[in-house]
Amino acid sequence: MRTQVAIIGAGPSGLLLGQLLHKAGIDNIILERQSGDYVLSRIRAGILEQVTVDLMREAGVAQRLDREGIVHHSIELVFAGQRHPIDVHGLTGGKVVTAYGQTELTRDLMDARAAAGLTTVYDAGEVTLHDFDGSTPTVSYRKDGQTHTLACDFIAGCDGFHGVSRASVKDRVTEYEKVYPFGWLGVLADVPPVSPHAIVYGNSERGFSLCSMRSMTRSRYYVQCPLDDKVESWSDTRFWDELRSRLDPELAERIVTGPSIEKSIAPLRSFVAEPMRFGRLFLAGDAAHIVPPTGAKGLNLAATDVKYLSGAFIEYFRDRSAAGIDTYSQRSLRRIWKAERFSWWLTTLMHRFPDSEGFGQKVQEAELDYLVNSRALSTSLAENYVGLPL
Ligand code: RFL
Ligand code: PHB
Repeated sequence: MRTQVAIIGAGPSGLLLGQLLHKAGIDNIILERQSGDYVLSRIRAGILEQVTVDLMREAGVAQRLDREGIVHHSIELVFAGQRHPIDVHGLTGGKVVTAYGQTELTRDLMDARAAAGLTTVYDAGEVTLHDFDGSTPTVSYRKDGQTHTLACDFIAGCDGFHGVSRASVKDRVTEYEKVYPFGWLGVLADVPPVSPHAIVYGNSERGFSLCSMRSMTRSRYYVQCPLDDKVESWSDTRFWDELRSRLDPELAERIVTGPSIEKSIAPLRSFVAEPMRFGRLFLAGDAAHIVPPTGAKGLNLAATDVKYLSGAFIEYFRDRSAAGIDTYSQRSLRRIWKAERFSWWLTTLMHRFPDSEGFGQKVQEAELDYLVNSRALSTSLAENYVGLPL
C-alpha cells in the first residue's frame, strides 16, 4: 500500500488533517489503534475557537456545527459566592466561542471521511514508524493477524499523548512538563444547562467547578478532585451536592440534576515536546502538547497545528516548496507556548492548591478581585479565551 501522507490516529487532529488534505487532492490513509465506536465514546472538549470553526468549514464538514453549535458571547467567574460576567465579545471587538462537543466534531469528520470513500484502518495494532529520516518512510501495523506496510511521503503523528509517534523519537525530544496536584471529575447529563449563555468557572473554598454544556438539553459539569479519587466513590447525588456547594446561591438553586450518562476523572497536566518535526515525521495535537483543560485550549491548539501542517503539505505537493514544512515546528510552538501560559495561568487562578499556604491564597484572591475590576486584565483573559491571532 502507498499513500502521500500516512496519518497515525483518528482523533480530531488526524481526521481534520485527512479531510483538509483530501480537499486539496492529497491522498492519505489513517491508522487508528482503537475502533471507531471507542473513539466516539471518549467525552472530552466542548468549546471551539473561531479558528476551529473556520477550519471545519474549510474542510466542508461544518453543516451540523453551524446548525447546532451554540455561540457564547461571555464567560462567568464565580468566587467568594458572587458571579462576575466577563463580556468576551465586547472586550475582543466581537469575537465569540462556540459550544459543540468534540464527540460531535469527531463524528462529523468520520462521516465525511466515510462518504468520500477514504481509508481509515481501525483496530490497527503494533503501529511502527520506519525510515522517516530518509526520503521513503514506511509505517507497519498488524491487522487481522497479518503485518501490513504502508509506504508514504510523510508521516503525521496525530496519535495523542500516549501514541507511538513521539515515543519513536524519544531520544530526540526535549520535554517540558508540569503536573498539577488535582484532577477534574466530569459528569455528562441530559439536563438543561444552568447557564445556557456563558461557561461558568468557579473558585470556592471547596475547590474549582465548571458549568458547561453540549446542547440546550445536555450539560457538562466538572469539579476539582484529589488525584487519587475513584469515580466509584462519587455517586450522582454526591456530585450534584458538591457542585452546588461550590457555586453562588442563585446558580446552585437553578441547577437541574439528573442521572449521569458519563462520569470520569482526568488528571491535569501541562506538557510540550520540542521540536515537532523529525525528518519526514511531524507531530500534531496532543501527541506534541497537553494543556490543563481550564482554558479550553487543547482541541483548538490541535486544530491550529493541523491548519499549519495541512498548509505545509499542500505547499509541498502543489508548489514543490518546503518552506511550510521547514517552519512548521517553530511556527506551531510559538502559538502553543502562549496557550500553555494562558492555561497554566487560569488553572493557577481558579483552583485550590493543597499545598498553598496563606500567602498564596491571599494573592489568588487579590488577583481575582483585580481581574474583574480591571478592563486591561479582563481583556487579556478574553483575548486569550477566544484564541490569539494566528
Ligand atoms: P486524541 O483525541 O487523543 O486522539 C489521538 C488518537 O490516536 C490514537 N492512537 C493511536 N493510533 C494508532 N497507533 C497508536 N499507537 C496510537 N496511539 C494512540 C488514539 O486512539 C486516538 O484516537 O488527540 P488529538 O486528535 O490530538 O486531539 C486532542 C484533543 O482530544 C484534546 O486536546 C482535547 O480533548 C482537550 N480538551 C479540551 N480542548 C479544547 O480545545 N476545549 C475544551 O473544552 C477541552 N476540554 C479536554 C477538555 C480534554 C479533557 N480530557 C479528558 C483530557 C476536557 C477534558 C476533561
Ligand atoms: C467542556 O465543555 O467540556 C469544557 C468547557 C470549558 C473548559 C473545559 C471543558 O475550559
